[in-house]
Amino acid sequence: MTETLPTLLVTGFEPFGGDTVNPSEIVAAALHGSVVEAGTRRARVVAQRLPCAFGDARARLAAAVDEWRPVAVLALGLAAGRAGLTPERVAINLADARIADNAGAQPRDEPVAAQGPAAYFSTLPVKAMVAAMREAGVPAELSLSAGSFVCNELFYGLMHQLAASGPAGCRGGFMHLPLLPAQAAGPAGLRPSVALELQVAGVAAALRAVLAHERDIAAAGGQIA
Ligand code: PCA
Repeated sequence: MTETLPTLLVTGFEPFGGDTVNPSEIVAAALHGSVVEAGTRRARVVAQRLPCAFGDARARLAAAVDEWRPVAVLALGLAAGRAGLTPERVAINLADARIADNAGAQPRDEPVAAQGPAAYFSTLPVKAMVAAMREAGVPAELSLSAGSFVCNELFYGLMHQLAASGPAGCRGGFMHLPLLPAQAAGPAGLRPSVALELQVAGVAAALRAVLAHERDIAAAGGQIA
């Protein structure tokens, strides 16, 4: 008999913007079904693939949260050019797209939620996640903002849902991943990349930190500018 464990919902995006792969969906799929352990706490990862489309991604994540009633949600996405795995601190109430999403939509200066607050903070222990990833030998850094494209919209939409309707106690957040080595060379020259195995190990370490830390650790961080 399989043990019924609490669920950690991990999402990844389909490819977008001309790329043929998106590490976020590959990493999420690699962790699907795995058991995360931190001390006496255990949880099972459920992975969900999301379309890279404004509105649609949010709606699918909201449905998955309602279905799985997870203890925590970690949404993943690709940020080409980042040199490591970067938990995001803030989701902003702004959709401003430089490129069209996969459904052809390109919102400009629109709120994600008309009556919503300007921003939400991640309720995941972002500094503990960075520390855990670094201890696992994975390049990681705290990031302030997830931008203003589909990833930020998803992050904001998730936090808006959790603030309004739960599930009670469910924590949520977003982490951007770097390119895979095979994607590193492009018209703009070489961009930073991290091997898939390290990305998977990093997200697994971050999930252990989520289970281990109800509250974030006190550590120096932030950005000067
Ligand atoms: N990255 C994009 C959307 C999907 C993804 O993986 C972003 O950073 O908004």
